[in-house]
Amino acid sequence: MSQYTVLNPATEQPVTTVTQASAGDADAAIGRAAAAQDGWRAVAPGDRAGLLRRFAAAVDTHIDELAALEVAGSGHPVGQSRWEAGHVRDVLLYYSAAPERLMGKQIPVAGGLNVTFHEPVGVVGVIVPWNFPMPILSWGMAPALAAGNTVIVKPAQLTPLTAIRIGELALEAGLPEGVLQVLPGQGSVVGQRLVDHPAVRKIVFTGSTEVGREIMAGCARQIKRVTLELGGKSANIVFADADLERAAATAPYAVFDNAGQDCCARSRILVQRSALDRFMELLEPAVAGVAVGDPASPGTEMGPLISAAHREHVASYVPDGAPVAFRGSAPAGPGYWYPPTVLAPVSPDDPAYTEEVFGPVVTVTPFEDEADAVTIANDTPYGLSGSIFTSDIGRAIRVARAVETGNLSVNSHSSVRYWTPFGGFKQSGLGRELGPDAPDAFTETKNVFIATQP
Ligand code: TAP
Repeated sequence: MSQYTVLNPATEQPVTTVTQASAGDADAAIGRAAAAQDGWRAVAPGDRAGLLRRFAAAVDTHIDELAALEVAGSGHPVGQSRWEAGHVRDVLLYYSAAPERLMGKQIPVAGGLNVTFHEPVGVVGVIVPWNFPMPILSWGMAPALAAGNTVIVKPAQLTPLTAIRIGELALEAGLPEGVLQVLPGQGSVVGQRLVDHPAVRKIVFTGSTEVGREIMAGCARQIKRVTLELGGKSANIVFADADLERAAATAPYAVFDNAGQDCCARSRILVQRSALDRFMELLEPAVAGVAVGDPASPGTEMGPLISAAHREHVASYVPDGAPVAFRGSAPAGPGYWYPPTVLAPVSPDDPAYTEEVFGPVVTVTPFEDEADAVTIANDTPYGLSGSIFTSDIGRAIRVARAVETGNLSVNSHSSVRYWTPFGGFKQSGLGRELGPDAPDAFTETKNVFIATQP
C-alpha cells in the first residue's frame, strides 16, 4: 500500500498522509461488500432506519471535527464546512425514513394477486469529486443504504479526509462491517475497478463530463446501472425589469461560492442590453465585497482553489490581454488563491465563455429579448442549473420551461435541497439524485404474480 500527503490548499502545508488502496484492495472490499449484502437487506426496515438515524446522530456530534477536516484538507470556509457536515446528517435523517416506505404496488389482474417489490440492486460504488466531498458522498450513500444496498465510496485523492472519518462514524454507529466502506485511491485504479468488477451492480459518479463518458462506456459492457452528475456552464439571466440591486448583489455568490468550484456555478451572466450599464455599476462593488481569505476565519466567504495545478488551469482562461472588467481580491503569499474575476465583453468563442472553468471567473454577455436570452442560455452542451431574474411572473415561467437545464431558480440562486430532485439535462448528467424518489434509483422493480385459482 502506498501513502501520499494531503496538502492544505490555503497554506500549501501537509495536513496528513493517507494510505492509497490498490486494485487488489478494491477487489477485497468489493468481496466484503458482496458478502455483507444479504445480511443488510435482511435487516428489518425499522431496524435499518434506526441504524441510519444513529449514523446521522454520530455525524451530528462530530460536526466541528468534520468541518475542521474540510477546512484543512479542502480549503472550504469554516461556515460552509459546518453547513456541509450538517447536510450529511440531514441527508441521512431524510433517507432514514425510506426503509419502511419502500412500498410496491398491488396491481389488479385476473386469476391471482400481482404485487411489485423494490429489491436492492446490490453493491453500489459511489465515486466522488473533490469540490464538495461531504455532500456529494451523502447523496449517493444515504439512499443506497436505505434501500438495502451495500456501498463503497471512492473519494477524490485530493480530499479523502472527511470521507474516511464518515466511514469510521458509520461503524461507531453500529452499521455492520462491509455495509459502508471508504476506499481512498486513484480514480484510474480504484474507481476503474468499481466500474469493471461484475459484483458492483451500480455506479454513482460525480465529476467531469470527460471521465463520466468513460464510466458510462465501462458500465455499458455489463449493462451496469449508472447515475452521472457531470459538469455545468449555467446561465444567470437578468431581465431589465428585474430588481437589479438584488440581482447584482447576489450574482457573485452564485458563481464565486466554493471559489467557483461548483458544478452549479452560474458562470455566464446574461443581462438584457438596456440594463447592462446599470447592472455592471452595481456588480463591481458586489464583487469587491466578496470576503476572500483564511478559510478558518468565520467571516470568510471564499477560500483558495484546490491545488496548484487547478489554479494554473483556471488562470489559463484569463490570459494576458483578456477582457477583465473588474476583479475582487485574493491574499498574497502561500495558498492556491485566485481573485474573483469578471470578464466582459467576451467573444462567443472565448473558452472562458464556452467551457466549464470551475474557478472564480464569470462572463457577462448582453441579450436583446426573451427569445435571445433562451437561445444563448441553451447554447451549451451542458444543462445543470441556472437562475432567472425578472419581475414578470409569466416571463419567469416561460423562460424556466424553455431553458434546458435540470435545476432553475427565479429571483434567487437556490442551492441544493436534499428533499428536491437534482441532476442535469444534456451532457450534465444522467438520472436524478436527492428528493423523495432517490431510493428507487437503487432498487430493481420485481413483479410477482400469485395464482389464486384452486
Ligand atoms: P474528475 O476528474 O472527473 O474526478 C471525479 C472522480 O472520479 C474522482 O474521484 C476521480 O479520482 C475519479 N476518477 C478519475 N478517473 C477515473 C476512472 N477512469 N474511473 C473511475 N473513476 C475515476 O472530476 P473532478 O475534477 O474531481 O471534479 C470536477 C468536475 O466534477 C467538474 O466537471 C464538475 O462540474 C463536476 N461536478 C459535478 C457535480 C454535479 S452534481 N453535477 C458536482 C460536483 C462536481 P481521482 O481521485 O484520481 O481524481
